Amino acid sequence: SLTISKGAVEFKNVSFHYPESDVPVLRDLSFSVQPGETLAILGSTGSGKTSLFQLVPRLYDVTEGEVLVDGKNVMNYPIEKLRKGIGVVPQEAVLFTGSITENIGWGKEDATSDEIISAAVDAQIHETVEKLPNQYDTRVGQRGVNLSGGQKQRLSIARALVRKPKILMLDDSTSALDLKTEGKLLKALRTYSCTTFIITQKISTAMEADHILLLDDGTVEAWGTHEELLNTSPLYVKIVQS
Ligand code: TTP
Ligand code: MG
Repeated sequence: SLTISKGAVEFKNVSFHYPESDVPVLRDLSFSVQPGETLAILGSTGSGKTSLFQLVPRLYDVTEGEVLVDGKNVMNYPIEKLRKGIGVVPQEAVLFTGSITENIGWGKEDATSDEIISAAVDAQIHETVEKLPNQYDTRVGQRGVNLSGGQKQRLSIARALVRKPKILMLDDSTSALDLKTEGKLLKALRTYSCTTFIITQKISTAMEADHILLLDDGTVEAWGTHEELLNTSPLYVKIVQS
């Protein structure tokens, strides 16, 4: 039956408001990303970045327009098959009370220990885990060891990677990482060849992407590469200079 095979994503005239309100949060968004490409999403707080993310794995459904994955409307996929192919790393990393292994393998209970470690290496958290009192058996969450914001983010990224998603969505998930660690992470992500959406505040991250989408108050303010946006978007230039 229908599963994500390549990871192409297209938004066609997408508008969205939350069920409890009639204020539009996204208005008439159209863009497309080819399999394996990286899209960086920029925009000020409240511009709609997280809302846009939620429409791909159908945490919410569009109000108008269509979201297509591999050319097919997301509404036509069995929801569990759709979500299986998409790794979403939320803005606030969520850890469960349990071991590091359980936290990385959550949602993929058949993951082998090699797969867990390999995801941790790529997410740049393996070295930290090795230094914990019981390494991968160390308990985190309530009454477990305390982890920093950046360490939680990387565990949360490892959890997405272990599922080998066709589409990976990072919601500001590298905000607490230093530039060197982030650079290594982005390099490791390329080996997954998945389509990657990355919400970021950092121009250095956006510059690496195949496309940049600049959201402003729920609409596409600009779309293109770093070079193109420098020439076409006064708002982008302002962000670069700030
Ligand atoms: P977001 O999509 O959360 O905006 P953002 O992700 O760009 O902001 P930030 O950089 O701070 O993470 O919000 C857009 C609008 O949607 C905003 O008015 C808040 C509203 N909103 C809801 O009403 N319910 C929700 O669950 C979310 C996530 C947002
Ligand atoms: Mg957000």
